[in-house]
Amino acid sequence: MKHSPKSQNTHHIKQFALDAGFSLVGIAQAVLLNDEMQNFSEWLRQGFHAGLGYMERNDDKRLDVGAILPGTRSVVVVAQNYYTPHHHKDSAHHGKISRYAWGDDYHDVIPAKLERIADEIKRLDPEAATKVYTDTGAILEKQWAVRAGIGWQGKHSNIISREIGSWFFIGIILTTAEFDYDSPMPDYCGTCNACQQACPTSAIVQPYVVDARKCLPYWTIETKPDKDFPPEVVQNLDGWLFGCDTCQDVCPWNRFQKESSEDRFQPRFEETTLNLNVVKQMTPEEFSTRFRKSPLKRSKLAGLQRNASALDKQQKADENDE
Ligand code: B12
Ligand code: SF4
Ligand code: SF4
Repeated sequence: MKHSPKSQNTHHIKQFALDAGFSLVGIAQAVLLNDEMQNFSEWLRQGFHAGLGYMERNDDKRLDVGAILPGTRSVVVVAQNYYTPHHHKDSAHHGKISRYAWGDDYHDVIPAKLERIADEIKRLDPEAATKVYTDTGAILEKQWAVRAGIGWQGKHSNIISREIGSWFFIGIILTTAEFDYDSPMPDYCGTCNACQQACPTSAIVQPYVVDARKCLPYWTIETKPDKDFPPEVVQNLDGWLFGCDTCQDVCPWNRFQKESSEDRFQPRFEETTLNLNVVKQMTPEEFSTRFRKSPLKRSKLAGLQRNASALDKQQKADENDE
């Protein structure tokens, strides 16, 4: 940035990100993530990535963002709050949708907002290159969020901010432009381990480490529709039809949640749960109309129906036991 001091540009870009509707913004220097990658390799070695084959590839990019965008100097990290003041209605024969999936798909909402910030960086420095990400590449987004001072990694492995809790998505802008850098956020979990105790499937196998083979979002969102759930997953679905929020629901830091300014994250059709019979009988046409631009389209109709059948069976078994 030739004509204005680095600190002025840093302040300007951060304010621009806040004006674009992000709740938090921080900037980390693009260094090699050596320590983080040691933990990551151990996670892979233990098989905690389940069937997420893409996690086995592109280690070079996770270690070094310069392998994605040559010459990257800065990693700009933003938090997109998705909290809305609604709850799951406690109704029989319904399945709970995870909070992040109540509104429109963040993969459709966030990139355009990130591109606006990237354009502003390029306006300040016409020689700068940029690349934006949100859950779309081989980037350790949570680790960059910690380094950029957005929050710390909670024992449930999600990033928590002291100001807004953990109901936010992470957005990343890699850039060759240089800024002033933030300090990493210290850990404020202390002696609490409410998330580990509350997890219905004991997927938090040790503090900060989640085994995806046990984690409900892996089964209900990421597995192919023809993959049946193992019995220990079916027995512990705990009412979840799509995703799971239990570890974040119990986190004391989520008392600091604030309502999102992004209307597209308000619950579509005011739904936070779905009637299991409606899901089981849904036609492909109904599914594509109702879940167009929704995160639920990821599981496909057959996947959502597999989830609904497993949950229905479990709810009926529980009723018979009572
Ligand atoms: C793979 C993935 C999943 C997998 C695996 C989960 C996981 N914990 O990795 C599954 C499908 C299960 C999943 C579920 C969810 N996900 Co997800 N997921 C990802 C993805 C694509 C990669 C994450 C990754 O790299 N995992 C690899 C592991 C090894 O990383 P890690 O969990 O951070 O593990 C580190 C720690 O274990 C650490 N460690 C080990 N020992 C110790 C000790 C100490 C003291 C410390 C501090 C750390 C530490 O070392 C590891 C590596 O550094 C990211 C997007 C991205 N590209 O980053 C989104 C992402 C992490 N997911 C996100 C969300 C919202 C979710 C869900 C909440 C969705 C839902 N409600 O259903 C759940 C949360 C489940 C949970 N408790 O983690 C958000 C999290 C936002 C936030 N505030 O943190 C992300 C960042 C997407 C985004 N752009 O917003 N997800
Ligand atoms: S998302 Fe659910 S299953 Fe996964 S770690 Fe959190 S509480 Fe456990
Ligand atoms: S529930 Fe407690 S241990 Fe878990 S992430 Fe929140 S503060 Fe940390």
